[in-house]
Amino acid sequence: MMIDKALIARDNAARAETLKRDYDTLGERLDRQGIAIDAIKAKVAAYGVAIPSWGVGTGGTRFARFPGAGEPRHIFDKLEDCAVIQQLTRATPNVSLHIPWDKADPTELKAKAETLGLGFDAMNSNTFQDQDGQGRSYKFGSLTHTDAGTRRQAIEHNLECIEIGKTLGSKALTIWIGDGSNFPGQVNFTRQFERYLEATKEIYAGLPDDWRLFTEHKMYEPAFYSTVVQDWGTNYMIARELGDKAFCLVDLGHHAPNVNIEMIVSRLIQFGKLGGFHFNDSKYGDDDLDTASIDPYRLFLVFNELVDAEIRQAPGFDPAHMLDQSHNVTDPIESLIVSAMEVGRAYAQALIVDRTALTGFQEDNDALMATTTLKTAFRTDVEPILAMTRLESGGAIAPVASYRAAGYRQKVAEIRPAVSGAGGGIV
Ligand SMILES: [Mn+2]
Repeated sequence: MMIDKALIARDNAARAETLKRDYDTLGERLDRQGIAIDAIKAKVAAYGVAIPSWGVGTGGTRFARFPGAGEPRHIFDKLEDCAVIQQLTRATPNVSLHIPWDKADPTELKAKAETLGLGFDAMNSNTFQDQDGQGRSYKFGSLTHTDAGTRRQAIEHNLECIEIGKTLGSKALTIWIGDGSNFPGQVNFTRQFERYLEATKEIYAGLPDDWRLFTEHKMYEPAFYSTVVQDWGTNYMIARELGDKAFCLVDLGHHAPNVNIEMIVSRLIQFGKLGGFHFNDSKYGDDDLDTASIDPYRLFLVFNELVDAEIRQAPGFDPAHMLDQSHNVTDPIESLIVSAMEVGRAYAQALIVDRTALTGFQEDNDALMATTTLKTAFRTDVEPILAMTRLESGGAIAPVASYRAAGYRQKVAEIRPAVSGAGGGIV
């Protein structure tokens, strides 16, 4: 059910000549700035962002979910959709699974992924909702629950995620919990956080040596008065308490409005605790909108910090990159294609920042020229670099156009029955 290679080749052939001219023109321009376009292209080609398995299904809000046609029925369908995104963009080689939503025989999962040319990124546990047949409820918390048996159940679930991940070849576990409180006085903040650390230490102890543990902070929701892991400060404390394999995961939508996320990223890098990202965008809260759909400059500024760390080879710097979005009104495959390209664009733009000039302006306290240096890179249309990377690696010059021309969604809609009903997808 993948996209016909001949169709991609035909689409590319119609666009290749224009692309070549645009690429050469951009190459000349960058050359005048002392930047070799091929070197940038090589870095972009080596870059990848993981797709969350839940991202290929249509999301929803607290009010409703409007299913789309041909939605994946199970994890094997989801993997096929992920493979389409990878085939067209060549920028999404790995999938991040969510347990128990994606629970299946791990050996079968691995075989299917290999057939599709996909690998597995971080495993994601779920103790923010109750599953059928589950012994104890997470209504009042999971890893921080006042009841030891409930905490035990949540710990065991995370350990199971590690076990599944070992078979799949994953190297990380991401924990996000919804634990918190809805009323002042409902919980004792200190005791609750003590229970969190105690439980998480047990999970950490179950990590293989070559694995990493990512804890994800989020300011609020589903708890609306207090959240246990509410911000990067608490997250940093957790990573410090747990040990060298513990890192902080930054979901762009999990902060208060107007928080300087790029500065948080810089701080976590400086102290060796940046684990990775969940990329998305937001206007008001944890909106899970498509990456760079609202504020592409912010994404660029985050990547500016990442490239700065990459160039100075910051110790232990190896963040995992993943998309985490909820697609309510678009075809999820199209949204993920565009978002993967947006992340690559921000990376390419950050790579062409004149860092020697920037450092000079910073040393001279020339605020205007320093910020102009960043803007110059951000304003550069690097699309020819991204498109050439895709063309040379067997992807599509215009992925969404090729995807639509292939009629993939209509084809899968014929074999995947329409689904109804609810189902989450906002993590
Ligand atoms: Mn997330």
